[in-house]
Amino acid sequence: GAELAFTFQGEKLERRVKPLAASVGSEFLLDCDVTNDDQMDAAFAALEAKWGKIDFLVHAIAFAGKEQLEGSFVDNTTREGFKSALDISAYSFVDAARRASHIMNDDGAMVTLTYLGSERVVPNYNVMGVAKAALEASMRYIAADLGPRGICVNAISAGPIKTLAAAGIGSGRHMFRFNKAASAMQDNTDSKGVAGAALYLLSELGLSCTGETHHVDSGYHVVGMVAVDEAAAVADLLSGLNPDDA
Ligand code: 0WE
Repeated sequence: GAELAFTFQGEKLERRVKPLAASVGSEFLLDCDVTNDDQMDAAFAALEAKWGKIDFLVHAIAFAGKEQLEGSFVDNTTREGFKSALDISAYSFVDAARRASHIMNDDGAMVTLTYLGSERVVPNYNVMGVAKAALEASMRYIAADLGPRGICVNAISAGPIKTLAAAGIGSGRHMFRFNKAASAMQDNTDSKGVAGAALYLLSELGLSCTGETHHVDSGYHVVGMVAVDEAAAVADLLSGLNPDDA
């Protein structure tokens, strides 16, 4: 029943966001590059002009240069790559949360999306893991700042999902196979579960829950060793014994 607005960065992404927005009855789209203060000013001014107040914010953006997302973290992470990944993927939430808080009703809510690479080493995730760690820490500080107004601020740590953000990742197919084999539920993450968690955290259902990094990953994050009946499959996967799976 909520009225929704969506932001996109540039024409190329507008083409993808428009039909998704339309599918939930929204034609309110705003061009907004989070590294551009003027565009952030304009986007939030447009929201205030249209609605006056808002009830929730969803932050679901990240970016690191492609060359930062492969190989050795210590060798490949440049100052510029680090800065832009942290700016786009972590600071953007601080900036959007501040702006949103100024037009948000008390008892509102905010959700951001994160990934396990912030807590554990995931090959090739590299500087994005550092950015997600900063994002999660920022989320906790924002939760404390806005808590007295009844505004809940949380992160959803989703397992890998086949989206545009996961496309073009070198080890992609292995990642999905490995996560399926090694998770508690022995399944990949269904985006419906992520949506359900967001609905909970953004609604009255999520009352009193704030500052939390909530994992929606088929229980991958709680497993210390792969289930015995999956161990052979994982060993095959890792040793490349199954060329068909590559
Ligand atoms: O947060 C992410 C990925 C976000 C992302 C994706 C790209 C692809 C295109 C950030 N920057 C870029 N830059 C590009 O040029 N995920 C949680 C998905 C993801 O990405 C990985 C993963 C997983 C999972 C990269 C390496 C290893 C695992």
